[in-house]
Amino acid sequence: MRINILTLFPELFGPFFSTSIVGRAVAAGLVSLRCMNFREFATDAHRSVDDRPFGGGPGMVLMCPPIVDALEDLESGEKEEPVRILLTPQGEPFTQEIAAELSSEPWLTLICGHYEGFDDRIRSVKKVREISIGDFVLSGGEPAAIVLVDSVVRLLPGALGHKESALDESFADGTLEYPQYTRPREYRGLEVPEVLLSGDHGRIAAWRLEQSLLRTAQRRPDLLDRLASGGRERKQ
Ligand code: 9D3
Repeated sequence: MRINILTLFPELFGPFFSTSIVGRAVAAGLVSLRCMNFREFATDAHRSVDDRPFGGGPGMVLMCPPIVDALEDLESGEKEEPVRILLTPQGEPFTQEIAAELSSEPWLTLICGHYEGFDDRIRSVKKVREISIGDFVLSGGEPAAIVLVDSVVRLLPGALGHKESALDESFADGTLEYPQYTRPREYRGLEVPEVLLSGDHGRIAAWRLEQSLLRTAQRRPDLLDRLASGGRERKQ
């Protein structure tokens, strides 16, 4: 898989691309991650990428030409188009289901804004899928791009070790994880639940399932609703 990222701050991505599961996937050749600074495609002497909004108002708006030119430079001479993703607060809320969908694409291009919005015509000139990572305000699209890349890359075949992928199956089933414990057996007067020390794998599995459902009911009842409706969001 190939992922290109258009950003004004490519330096934000370096350590993330070379660390942990994403770094290992890059090293193993499962994914190629490349940043491109669309300021390189600015056309004026000041290398502007944004300007004041027509009609007035606060803030600045990212201009179309540098972004569109960067996309066309990236895509020139290629047979297929990438799935282009515009990271914006107005986008479709990101989910594990979308991550899974994107993980089977050969090529993604992520477009990050910063502080400001995009000239709306970017949406008419280029086919883009607009994605938000949640209802909170970021300073720019870069942290959202990192979140998206992380969740997609770990789904690529071979990105996780055997142990991790086995763990993942129980985690992606729509319930929260059960409580876990490790050494020491007693910490500041707190004991590990007796059942986990019993060696009785049947009892342990039953306890974990119960804890998982209990926790989900207490903290995320919305997830149980989704389970009850067949693991998918009910359509109105
Ligand atoms: C004045 C209205 N603001 C929209 C809520 C303007 C605005 C704030 C922050 C425009 C862009 C941004 C920067 N945010 C992102 O680029 C962004 C984002 C986010 O803020 N929250 C969740 N997901 C995303 S994806 C990109």
